Amino acid sequence: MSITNPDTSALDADVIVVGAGMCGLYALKVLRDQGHQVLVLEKGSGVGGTWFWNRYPGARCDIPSLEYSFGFDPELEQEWVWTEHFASQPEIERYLNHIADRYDLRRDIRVGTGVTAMDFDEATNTWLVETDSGERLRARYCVMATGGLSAPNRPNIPGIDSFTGTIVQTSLWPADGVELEGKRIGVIGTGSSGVQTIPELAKVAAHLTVFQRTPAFTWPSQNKVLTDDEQAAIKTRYRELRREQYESFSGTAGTTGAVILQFATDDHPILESTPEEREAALQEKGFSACRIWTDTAKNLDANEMAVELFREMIRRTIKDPDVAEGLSPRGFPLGCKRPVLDTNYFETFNRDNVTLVDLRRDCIEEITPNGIRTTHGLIELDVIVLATGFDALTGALTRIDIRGCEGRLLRNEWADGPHTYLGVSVVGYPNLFIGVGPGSPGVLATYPPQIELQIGWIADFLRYLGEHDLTLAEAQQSAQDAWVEHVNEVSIGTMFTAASCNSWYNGQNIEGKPRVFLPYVGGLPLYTARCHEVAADGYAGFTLR
Ligand code: N01
Repeated sequence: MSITNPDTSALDADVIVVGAGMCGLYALKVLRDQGHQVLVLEKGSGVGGTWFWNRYPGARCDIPSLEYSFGFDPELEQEWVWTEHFASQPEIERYLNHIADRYDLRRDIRVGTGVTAMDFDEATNTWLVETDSGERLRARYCVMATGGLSAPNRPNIPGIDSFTGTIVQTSLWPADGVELEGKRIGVIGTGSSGVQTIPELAKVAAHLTVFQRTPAFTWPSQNKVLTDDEQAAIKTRYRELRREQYESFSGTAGTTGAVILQFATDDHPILESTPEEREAALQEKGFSACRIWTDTAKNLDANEMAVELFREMIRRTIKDPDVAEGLSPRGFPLGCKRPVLDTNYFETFNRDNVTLVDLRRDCIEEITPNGIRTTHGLIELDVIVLATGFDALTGALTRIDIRGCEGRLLRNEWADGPHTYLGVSVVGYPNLFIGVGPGSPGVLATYPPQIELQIGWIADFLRYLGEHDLTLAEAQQSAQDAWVEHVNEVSIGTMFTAASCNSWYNGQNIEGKPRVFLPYVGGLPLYTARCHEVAADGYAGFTLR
């Protein structure tokens, strides 16, 4: 895109925010309150981001609803009623629409407007943002609220476009639904999305075939309806709960006991346990028996012993031993992939109308007009559901042509992995801020509290720039290099970076993506403290002009 209009007298906004999911809505609210003229551009036809797009049957959050919500307004906290411990997609979408209405946000949001390109104009220190309708908009600052899990991964399977039935991606599920009743349905993928939708699809399908490349580590969510008393008990101590969230490693206060991202902390090594102790753990904890030991987070032998308890639970749950073996994770450690919470996932494979195709023994050769052909033959299908995940953390940014100083292109500069300062800023891209981006805790911490901390920090930064008559902020190379090194350093020795671990956390779900652990695993408190130190030090590590 060439810059045709360097006239800054007519800025379209002080700040353009890209995306109207949780992060974009909060950015609009807080920046507008601060007096900025803000314009939000959103590709979807409504607000909600992840919770707008992922409408597949069974879509549900795996963080307790009372925690997976904003804490910036105590009145909002008190008035909103969550009906379940783990909220469903429609309920979260309603909540985000309520926020858009309650704070009169819609007047500054343009829905149905995708951003295709962004150019930094060095003559005026402004960004020119091009939309999919060809319109060009200019702003001093941009906040990328494009989401970590928002660039769908459509698998490159031969013949995929030849299928004559319905083919649908979980993350692009049509708002008016998909005809599923009595159909022969195939699902490809058994990550969080697949695991959530499989039990729901099985209930309505004539037959459901699950094409599984890697078995999931998944635990029963024990979701339940929230009673008025349970809700009131939390609402009376909401300030304390929020403080616990901000101060916890992953932004969770553990109101359900389901703190799924952490291992046990009591001194309880599985390597020193007896068979009787392990059996007692299975009897008492079921699938969670593998998560109570202290040595599994860093020791691969201990981890494998714990995984064996998980496999044993699968054997005890699944009637057919072959299917049980097919569903059993092997060859990669517990804790390397994002854990999943489910509702009757394993039990679903005991149904007569469900078949597992274990792609470790049987490969997908092609998709034909009538179904999916594997090495063992053609499986005829009416509907194919792609639960194949995302080009995580970087995809939403690299799919936009973002050009910084001297025409540099972000996609090219991140070809060997993302380089950021604090996950929010990139050398050569002044005045561009990333919400919950790579190099920040991002997907490892509960989004709403993390967004409040991070977008709040960005808003403070913009206020500081205004108060000091500054119009440019750019990360410095040395600060960025040190941060990237720190992000890498803290990931070493965790299961996330085990050699046998391929996941979207390290880009290995996408062909050609470099193997780099993308989020910051130092925890939310350490991250926040570092951001505050930088601010207190006059935004150390940034060049300000
Ligand atoms: O995506 P995934 P997801 N042929 O990448 C398989 C969040 N989330 O949408 O593991 C065959 O985890 C792939 O196999 P493999 C949450 O953070 C949260 O399910 O690469 N299979 C894998 O099984 C989550 O972690 C919620 O070998 C192919 C699956 O597709 C993240 O989003 C709900 C394939 C993709 O799993 C992503 O979850 C939903 C191919 N060509 C999502 N390509 C909750 O809050 C990919 N696969 C609960």
